[in-house]
Amino acid sequence: MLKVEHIGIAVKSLDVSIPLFEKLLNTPCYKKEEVASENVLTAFFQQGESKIELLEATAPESAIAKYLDKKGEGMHHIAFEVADIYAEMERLKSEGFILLSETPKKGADNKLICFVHPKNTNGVLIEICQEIR
Ligand code: CMX
Repeated sequence: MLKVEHIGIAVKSLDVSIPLFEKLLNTPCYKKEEVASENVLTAFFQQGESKIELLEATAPESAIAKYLDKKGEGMHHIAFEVADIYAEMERLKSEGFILLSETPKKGADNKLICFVHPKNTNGVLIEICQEIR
């Protein structure tokens, strides 16, 4: 894996959390984007080579809504950039990790993404992602 591409943080309200993170990081949010297939609204901040992604649920069945109900606001996932997401998915599967989709999905910020179930990763939800070129 190449680098930590972003850290995802589940929040109740982007309207509240965007100004908070702008103050905290001393940098403006550069993009807000809805990912309808994931039922989330996202907001991104660049921090050097990595990003912070704030995630707000747009529907009760959203993974973010479930997470907020169960655990409250906080760190939701770590995303690693990979050079070849198909090869990396095969490698992770062969190592016994449980992938949450059979094929990469289209995520926010022009990425192909795939999640790894937190049960096999010490309780941390891992995303791998690759820029769509
Ligand atoms: N980090 C760590 N653990 C998590 C978690 C997270 N983000 N979300 C859920 N869990 C835990 C649950 O608390 C539960 O733990 P226990 O068994 O100890 O109670 C366990 O994982 C399994 O939970 P579950 O009830 O079987 O399943 P959920 O319905 O909560 O779904 C998960 C969990 C990870 C499979 C689901 O959230 C998923 O498919 N996530 C991938 C997609 C996603 O997160 N999309 C939103 C972000 C999209 C984006 O970044 O664009």
